Amino acid sequence: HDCEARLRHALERGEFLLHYQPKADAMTGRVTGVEALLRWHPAGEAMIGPDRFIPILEETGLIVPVGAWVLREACRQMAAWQLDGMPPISLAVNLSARQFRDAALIDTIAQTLEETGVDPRRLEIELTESMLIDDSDSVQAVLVRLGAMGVRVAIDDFGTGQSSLRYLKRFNVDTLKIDRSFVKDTPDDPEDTAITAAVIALGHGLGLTLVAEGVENQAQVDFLRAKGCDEIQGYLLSRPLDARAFAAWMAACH
Ligand code: G
Ligand code: G
Ligand code: MN
Ligand code: NA
Repeated sequence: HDCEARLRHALERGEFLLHYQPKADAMTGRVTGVEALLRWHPAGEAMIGPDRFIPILEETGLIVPVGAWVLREACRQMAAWQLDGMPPISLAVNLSARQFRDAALIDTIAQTLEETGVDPRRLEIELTESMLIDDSDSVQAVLVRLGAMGVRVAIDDFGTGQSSLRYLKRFNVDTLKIDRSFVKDTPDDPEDTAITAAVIALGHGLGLTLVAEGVENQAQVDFLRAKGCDEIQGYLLSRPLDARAFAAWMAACH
């Protein structure tokens, strides 16, 4: 339909942009990294969030070139920030299942890192559980190659997918991001509080880094700290900001 036709030209027209949302060490508040989040700004219209157009990019396969652009743009921006003297932080990029199955993925990542000079150990790829549930050798091969490059792997929205704990044992994952639907009503809701505490304990038992998403208030922070959660992300720290606003926020607060 119309939206699809316009998305086909959005890359060449320069209508995509990235917003950046930081995460911080739960104990010290120090910013540890930033997550790149895709936005579409069609000429003469309001900016559109990913929930409304990423499904179309996935259906059409456009997510592969657009995803490659996201990776390159985010790495280019990181390199520019480093030159400007921003303290070194990590960069998280979200990947779709379609990209993850693309045979060229590893080459695209390796080439982008080389071109931009970003340290592979500062790049974190965010995957969702559904991408790992098919526990095939090809999934394993991609994760092994990412690991060999030094690129980190995070499981996004942990606990909301078709969860199987088996993949945590089989695959080398570095980080679990606890979905904000669980974090939201901690520490008041007993079920969400129990789930969040158990996921932190589970992840730590496996030697993983735990990130709580959607942290909006101090009561949540106090609870997460008490449970030993490593990092927090959410509106309390900052909303996603455009590149310029994020750099200003970093300079002012950190
Ligand atoms: O801000 P927010 O509305 O930015 O993001 C909504 C959803 O879109 C999140 O689940 C996020 O993981 C996903 N998303 C944001 N940017 C990208 C991207 O560049 N690629 C993919 N595949 N998903 C993204
Ligand atoms: O699935 P992913 O985690 O990549 O999605 C990020 C999405 O979560 C973005 O749409 C972002 O705007 C949203 N988000 C980030 N922090 C918060 C928060 O503290 N509260 C709420 N309600 N949404 C958040
Ligand atoms: Mn994410
Ligand atoms: Na998430």
